[in-house]
Amino acid sequence: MVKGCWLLLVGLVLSCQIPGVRLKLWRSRESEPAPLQPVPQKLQLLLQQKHQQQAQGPPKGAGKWRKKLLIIFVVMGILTSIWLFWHLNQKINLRREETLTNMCDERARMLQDQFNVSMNHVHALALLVSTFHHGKHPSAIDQKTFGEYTERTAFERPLTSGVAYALKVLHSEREQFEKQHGWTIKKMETEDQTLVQDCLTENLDPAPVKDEYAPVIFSQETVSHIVSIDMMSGKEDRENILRARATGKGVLTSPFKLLKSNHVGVVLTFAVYNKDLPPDATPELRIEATMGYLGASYDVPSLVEKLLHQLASNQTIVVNVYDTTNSSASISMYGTDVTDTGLLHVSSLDFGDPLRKHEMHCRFKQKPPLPWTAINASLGVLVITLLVGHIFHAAISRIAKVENDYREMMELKARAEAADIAKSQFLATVSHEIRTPMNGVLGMLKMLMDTDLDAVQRDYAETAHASGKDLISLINEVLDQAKIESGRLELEDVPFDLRSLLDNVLSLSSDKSNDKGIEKLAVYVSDRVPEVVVGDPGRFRQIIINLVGNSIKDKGHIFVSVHLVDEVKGACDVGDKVLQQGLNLVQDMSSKTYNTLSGFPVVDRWRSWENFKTLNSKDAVEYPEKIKLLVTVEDTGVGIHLGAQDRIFTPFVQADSSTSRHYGGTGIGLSISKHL
Ligand code: WA2
Repeated sequence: MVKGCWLLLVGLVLSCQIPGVRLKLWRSRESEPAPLQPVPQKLQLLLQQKHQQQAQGPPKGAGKWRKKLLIIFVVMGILTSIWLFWHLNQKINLRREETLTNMCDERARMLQDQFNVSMNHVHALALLVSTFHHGKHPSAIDQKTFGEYTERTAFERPLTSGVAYALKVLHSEREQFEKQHGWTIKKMETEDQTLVQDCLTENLDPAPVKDEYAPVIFSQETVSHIVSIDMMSGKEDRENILRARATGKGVLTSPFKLLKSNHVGVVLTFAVYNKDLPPDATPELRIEATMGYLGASYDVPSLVEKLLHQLASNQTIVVNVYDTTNSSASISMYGTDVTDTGLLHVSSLDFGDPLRKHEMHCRFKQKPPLPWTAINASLGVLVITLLVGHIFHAAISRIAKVENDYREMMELKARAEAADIAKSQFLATVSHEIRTPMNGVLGMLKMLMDTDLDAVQRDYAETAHASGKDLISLINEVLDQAKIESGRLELEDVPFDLRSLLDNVLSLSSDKSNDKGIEKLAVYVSDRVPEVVVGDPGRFRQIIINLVGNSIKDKGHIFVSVHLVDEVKGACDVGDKVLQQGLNLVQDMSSKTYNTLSGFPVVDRWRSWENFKTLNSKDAVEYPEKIKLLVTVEDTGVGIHLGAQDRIFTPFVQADSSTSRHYGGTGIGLSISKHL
């Protein structure tokens, strides 16, 4: 279940990651043009050129290091994941090994302890025989006594399958011995085990002539089949006997197939001496003093089996016991041969015979389960790494795209601006070039009008002249607009009389306004405005003409007033009567009769001045010789609603498209005024 989930998750992440990478490669190669708003043809051409450049070589930006960092991060994550897996797995294996070590050592110690206890008892038995068989006359032990006693004390010798006592008989004593016991010394039959299986000692051959013999005279019930057999005729037994009597210690055979047993076993032998020998007695002295041999046979397989069964969890491990005396050819004493190369622990066994070496090999029965903890943890790290990497990859691609787009946009912007300036310059040049021939036309028309013309001809000439003048002023406006847009407009700095200039403008406009039904056309200049000011009179005049021209629409009045900004700012104690009157308008509103020039309603001046930034600027402190004038043009038209107020200062647009037809004009004048 968990496994499935993990696989699913990993699969998901991989399937997300790989298409992401592919997609990215695709994009950067194809460089498909992004969907664009319709742009002028020239710009589109520029765009195409740009894309072609891009296709030739994608811009290599600062995004490289980000990608490198991401790769480093992902690689580090993968390495961490691998390391984590290795580390956790190592830990698990270590714990497993420790468990095996503990279990194996425990078993080895138990086996060894029981063997040593058993060995001590066999030793005691040897002393018993020495005391009660050889130490007494007549002997206090016969086969019956030995058999009974050893059977009843068998519990004291764990792991033994039986004990027996063989007498040392020299060839010279053989005849007398055989006569005394009523049987002949038999030869141990080792070649043909089947015969031994259902053996009856009577069927065995008599032992061939030798220097000496070791016929078994007493035996425990369990090994009664070896009574009368010469133990010197068996290879292992003989070696054991010789070593036992020479050393005086308990000695062990290497594992071999015991008589009447299907298993391998070992034989432990103690020599029985006729007197107490000192520990440093020479082998010759010992051989001399030897009376017989007490041996115990250990059926190792069934005994180890018994021992292991006493332990819980004996299902977990497989135990093998080996005799490793000959390190190049160790002999298996217990356990089936396994060639499993899994975890192995070897505990050495000390069975009390320094000449023999034994080992217990332990292995786990089952193969180690998959290390899920390690897999989960490392996969977790891997998945997190890949997910975070994926997110970063997406983010990096996004940033790269945005940066690219930004660069593209900047370039386009620069090109567009350049194109715009080029357009304005073109316009300025063209309008300037048109003015020269137009002036020629106008001059010639003027001269034509000075000649003798009849009424109809004069009318035609005057109309042509007026149209020409209109055209000149339109061209001038276009030229101004172009100059403004290309940033080449320059203002003059000349002294001029503001009052006479305004008088002149107003009187020029009066004819036009009278036609439209304007009753009053007035200008007021505050006393505090100086007689002569320095600035650009032409441009000032242009602005006033445009604003007044825009005001000539309906009945009512047009009122142009000029004040110092300082006057307006100190509105509380206004000295100027006209200004005060204008500011007090609000209070008189309730009486329905408007206290204005024509009696028609006008806007609240104070409210419209409030938003003027220039009123609050601190230029006055820095340039004390500078004055700021506030020129107000007040009219009594239908008004322009708030949303359209900005639009009337945009070239070729008026408050609503119908106004153009209604009142004439292009709106370019107001736009120029605003810029000025
Ligand atoms: N005891 C039991 N079974 C055997 C065997 C043995 N030896 N040898 C072969 N199969 C009486 O060392 C003296 C016992 C030998 C002792």
